[in-house]
Amino acid sequence: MDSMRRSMIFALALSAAAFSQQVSAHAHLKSQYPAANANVEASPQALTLTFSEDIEPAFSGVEVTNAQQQAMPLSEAERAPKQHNQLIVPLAKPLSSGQYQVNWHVLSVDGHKTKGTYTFSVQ
Ligand SMILES: [Cu+2]
Repeated sequence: MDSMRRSMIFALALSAAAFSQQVSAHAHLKSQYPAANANVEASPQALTLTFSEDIEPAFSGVEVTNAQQQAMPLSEAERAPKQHNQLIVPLAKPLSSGQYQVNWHVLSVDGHKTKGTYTFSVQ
């Protein structure tokens, strides 16, 4: 009885370890420019989002909305040529002062989708 219980706990621990490895393989947002919660002096020319894994640019994108929930005009998002875990999103027009929300979604090269949101503001 005791050894059966031990092997069950062992099996559970193994599957938990396998699961957490899978989760860590997804593309999580590691850093971004402008940084989350930053209050930058002037509008950036582009947003740069760096992920923990390489991403598929055709299935990845960003939406930027202002405080009135209006979408800001963006040029097409591109993957950085030499850094396949980085998405560059040029702003079609400079942002006026105010708070902005960034909603991102990416497909990582392992086929998993992730998404998230953060805010920053322009003085
Ligand atoms: Cu994954």
